[in-house]
Amino acid sequence: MSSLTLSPAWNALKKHHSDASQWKLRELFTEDSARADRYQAEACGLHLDYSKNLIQDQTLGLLRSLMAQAGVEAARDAMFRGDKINFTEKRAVLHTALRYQGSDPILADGEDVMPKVRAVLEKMRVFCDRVRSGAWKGHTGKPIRHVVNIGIGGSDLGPVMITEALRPYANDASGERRIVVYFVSNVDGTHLAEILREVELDQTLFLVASKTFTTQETMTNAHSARKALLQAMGGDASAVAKHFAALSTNIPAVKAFGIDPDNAFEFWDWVGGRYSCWSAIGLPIALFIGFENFHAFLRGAYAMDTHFREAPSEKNLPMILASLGVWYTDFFGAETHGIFPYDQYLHRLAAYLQQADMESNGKFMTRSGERVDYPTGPIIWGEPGTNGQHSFYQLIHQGTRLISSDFIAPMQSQNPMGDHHRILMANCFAQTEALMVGKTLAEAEAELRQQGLPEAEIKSLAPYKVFEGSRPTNTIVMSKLTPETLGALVALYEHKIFVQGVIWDVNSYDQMGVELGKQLAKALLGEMEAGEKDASIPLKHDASTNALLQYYWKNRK
Ligand code: G6Q
Repeated sequence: MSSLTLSPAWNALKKHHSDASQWKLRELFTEDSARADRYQAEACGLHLDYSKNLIQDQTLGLLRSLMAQAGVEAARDAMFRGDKINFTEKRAVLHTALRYQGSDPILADGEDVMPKVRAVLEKMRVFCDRVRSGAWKGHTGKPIRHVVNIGIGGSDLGPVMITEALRPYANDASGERRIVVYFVSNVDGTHLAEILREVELDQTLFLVASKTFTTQETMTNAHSARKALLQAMGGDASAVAKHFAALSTNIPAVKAFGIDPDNAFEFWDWVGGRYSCWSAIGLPIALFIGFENFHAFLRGAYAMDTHFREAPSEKNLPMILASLGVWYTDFFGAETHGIFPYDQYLHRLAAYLQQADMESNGKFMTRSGERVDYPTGPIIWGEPGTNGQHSFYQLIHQGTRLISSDFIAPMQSQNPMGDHHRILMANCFAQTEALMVGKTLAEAEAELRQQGLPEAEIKSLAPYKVFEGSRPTNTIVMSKLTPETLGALVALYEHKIFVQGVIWDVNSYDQMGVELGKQLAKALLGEMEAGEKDASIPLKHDASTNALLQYYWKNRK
């Protein structure tokens, strides 16, 4: 047994769960009408209603004991202090330094990182202003209109999600959107080819976004993009300096690629890929929405950092969300957690959080080197509402699995249009209510009776119309989705993931599973190439992989 499952707080929760598993959420609301007032918290422009969860005061007390026992506050302080909490990679975890607005030094390896953080931000500001104002000219003297970010994983998902979320902020004072951003991530040539069809190369800036500057997909796409540019520029290599910039920790590799070091925006190994949208990796965001808006996004995250460090656990948004997640994952056996933003601009939020959460807490080894004997990170998934309602919500309402979820909604639309926003919000609130309340057999029968159905049919049909309810949800609302509130929202989830990692005793900051993928494909690539030239090479794999290789060789043309 692990020390976590042997611990007093865990066992108290286990015992408490045998009661909690009998609770009906609608009864909890009837018995205690004040729970909606009690189970809410607010910070940084975000309001969290967590009353529609399978909790009572005792549950929250026990979850707080679990966090105290796990040493969440000490671990949090160690992260902010720059301790090497990513112990497998011997690195500090300091994405919070990238958005720090105070004046204290922040040390990594004994060095204050803030001067270099601020220097890169200033370089980004100057570059953004030049590109957005049209002062930066391409090789043929034309200003930049298209920005193509080439990156994958952490060097793609954040910028994609955030530029989509903040599209209303991309217009300049005259209401014109000068810069259009595109993202190429997949090594499938189709991704780059389709974007090359959209852009005019003499007005295009490619950003090669790669922490390591060795990732196969990104380097393959970057080399192909450079080839396309040079072809369009009559082979003049000096065009690269006007049309390529790099976002990386590996400046020697950037130079070796041929990118002018003046166009290199650096970050550091204490920034994890999936936590890097606040760093130079955020350059496509800043180019799209302007540096001032990007800075507001950083400030929103800093406000959440301060809240996370200072708010007591009963009011601390990341701690509340994290402990509720542990409650469902480890005691109710929930395997997934849904993310349902009722805002079309947040349509990539679930994909972004999928990486942030699953790559961080999808781990089975504890920090002390044992295998866990409890479930860790859940499967994260979701789509924006109301679209999801017309597909998978069926399973949440009437399926056999318990699914917890977050509903996220701004009260103001960025595009007021007739009744649209009222309808959107009505759907959001109606869903969380229905998931909580459910519908009993008696209620289903009464409804059918009102419709005038014969009694025999009512009896046979009603069971299919029963909703058990008690499906737990959090509702996170804000007045408007702005750079600040989005920054706070992203930081909220980062810290939620951190707290869960501490409770589960895993290293949330390495990613051996992702690195495995990087090694595997490289090894097979050489063999595939050799086999194309010589069909008689000996096959070294299992029978299934060998057969797939043969199928590829036979059908590739
Ligand atoms: C993120 C992961 C991973 C990484 C990509 C791209 O935390 O480590 O998604 O961001 O593999 O890596 P590079 O930025 O080094 O190209």
